[in-house]
Amino acid sequence: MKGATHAHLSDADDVTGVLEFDEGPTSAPVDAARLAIGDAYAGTRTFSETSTSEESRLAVALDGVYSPEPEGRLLFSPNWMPTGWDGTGAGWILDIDNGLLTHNLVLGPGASQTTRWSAAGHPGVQVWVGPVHADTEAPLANPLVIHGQGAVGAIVVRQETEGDRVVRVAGLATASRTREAAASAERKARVAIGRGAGALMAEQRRRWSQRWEHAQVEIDGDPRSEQRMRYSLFRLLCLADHDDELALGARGLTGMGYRGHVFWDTDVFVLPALSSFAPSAARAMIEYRLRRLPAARRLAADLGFEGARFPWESAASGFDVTPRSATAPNGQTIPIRTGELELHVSADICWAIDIYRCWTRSDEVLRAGGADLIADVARYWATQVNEDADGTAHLRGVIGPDEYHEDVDDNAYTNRMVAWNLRRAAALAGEGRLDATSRETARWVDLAERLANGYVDALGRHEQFAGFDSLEPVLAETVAQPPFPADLLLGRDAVQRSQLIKQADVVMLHALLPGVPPPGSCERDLDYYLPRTSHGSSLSPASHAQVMARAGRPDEALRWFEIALGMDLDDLTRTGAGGLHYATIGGAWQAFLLGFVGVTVDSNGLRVSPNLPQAWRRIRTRFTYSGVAVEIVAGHHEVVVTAEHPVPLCAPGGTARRQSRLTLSRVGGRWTES
Ligand code: IFM
Repeated sequence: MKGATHAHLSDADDVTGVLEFDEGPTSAPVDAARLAIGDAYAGTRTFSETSTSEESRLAVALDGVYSPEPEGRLLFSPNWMPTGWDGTGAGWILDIDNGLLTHNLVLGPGASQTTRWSAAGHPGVQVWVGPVHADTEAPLANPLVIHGQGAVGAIVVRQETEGDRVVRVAGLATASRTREAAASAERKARVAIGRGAGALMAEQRRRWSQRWEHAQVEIDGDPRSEQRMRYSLFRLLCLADHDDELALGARGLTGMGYRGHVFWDTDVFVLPALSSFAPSAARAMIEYRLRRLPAARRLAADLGFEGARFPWESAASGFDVTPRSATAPNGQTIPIRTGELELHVSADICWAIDIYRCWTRSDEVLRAGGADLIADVARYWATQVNEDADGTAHLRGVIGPDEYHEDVDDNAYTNRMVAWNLRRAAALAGEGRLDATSRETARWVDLAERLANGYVDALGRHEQFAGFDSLEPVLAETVAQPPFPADLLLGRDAVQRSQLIKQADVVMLHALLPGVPPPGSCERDLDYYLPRTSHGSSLSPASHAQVMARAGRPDEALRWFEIALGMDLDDLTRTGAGGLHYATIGGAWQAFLLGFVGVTVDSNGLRVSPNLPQAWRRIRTRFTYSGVAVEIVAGHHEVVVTAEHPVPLCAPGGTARRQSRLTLSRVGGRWTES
């Protein structure tokens, strides 16, 4: 494995750095996304130089450049790469070790190759190198300016002939004003073309080798999962090196799905993953939310609440951009109620800030506005929660993560997240890290105590929402093999009357708040809800893999992990043309690191308690904790944690000590320090 400083765990060294893709008309729309190139600033969907399709015309997206109408969609701009050549594509080779995508082509009588990449170290610069060809002569008009809502994008293309090849570069930039965006794009393109293809490629290899130093995965015994996990990591590493604000939509910059809008996918699935190896990108995602706190305050006030409420779908302004209806395949208009009722995103954002703090062990984010955000969201909950005469508190008329059931009362996930949010805000105030009056904090803690949490003592598990257990008991496997969209197969009304759920819901609270629900409830919730889950949302399989592995069921977890890893590569949900599923990508890394490797970070330090499937002999992983590179090598009986500098580490149930090496052995099913 290139870029690693150690020997590979197994003999089959370096087999997982290259992925090959056959090519054909049916795979082309999916390849556009799964082979897209880009970084956190700009993306270009991948099309063959021989493509003549309509889709290949609009290929470029710039972070934060949304159309001006109220429900703004991410704007896609003209493709700057050559298309329309005479010839046939003969397959793609994605070199994830070096971030290079090579295309085999047959042009006339001869074979040919082109290579494209997003230039690491040059944010917003992309490169294409190919043979001299009649159609390589006409780049776009320079600069191409895209006017978005509050942001302007610009694309400048430069091209040189170097011997028998053509080098084309695109400088892609955004700014608040046209002149600045155009000047920045021009500068990027000029600098890149001035370096020449050879130097750019050498720099690409060097930078990617450094990127892989921050995040690595090796799975001895399962090269397929290793390769696929590395593909997901590659996708996340493409977002590294960001220092402004990052609005990562559900499909990133790789497709038009969900209009490029930002959901909880970003905060709960991607951000924790990036916190563990690219904290500056995670911080940029938080910055996106911090800058939209004024809009969240407006949203709360407009609805008659105090504090701040974040919208379910967010774009440039931070106001709610959730569409109010959609058209079903049969032409029927379907109301979309998530914008009005899916409230948990506000608590999710607070949780994301807290988890980022745990990974970085720094309060900078609180001082930079995070504390105000958490306080204002607590204030919002304190006015949104309904209090009954009997002293109980409730959240009525919501949608939880399971979007098949709308307008429900006391969704266990939402309520537990809200209670966590209220308590965390009060605790931070108690530590002097957040401004709130003692009256406010006393009320927050009191409300958190009184808020229904869905836990049913007699059953030892949660009821997903009030009345869920009385719905028609339908099990997913009696309908189809998961993952499947139950609402499309059975109809919305039938699904709403049943216990079929779309995605991890109660299971999500065990993923985000391990140790908060009563002991034993995680296993019972898994046993109850998994058979009822259709995994109709791509977010679901990875979350199940994580929770199941942590619950000590890694062999079962492996099935869901493999499904998550195949989501984009195998286009399992047939939605791949709309872009990569970033929540699945981030969720897969969390399933690996937090589930199978069993890493937990909290205010005490980093704990590790591996749960490897039988099929895995050993794993090795690298990540960053508290700014320090950490490596874990784990087998079924021994685990060694090595940190470049001392950091707080501990065995399960132990007390963290600052150290740079921790060795654990498994004795009688328990991990203890050796
Ligand atoms: O955020 C998700 C949601 O949980 C399920 N529907 C799709 C959204 C975007 O990925």
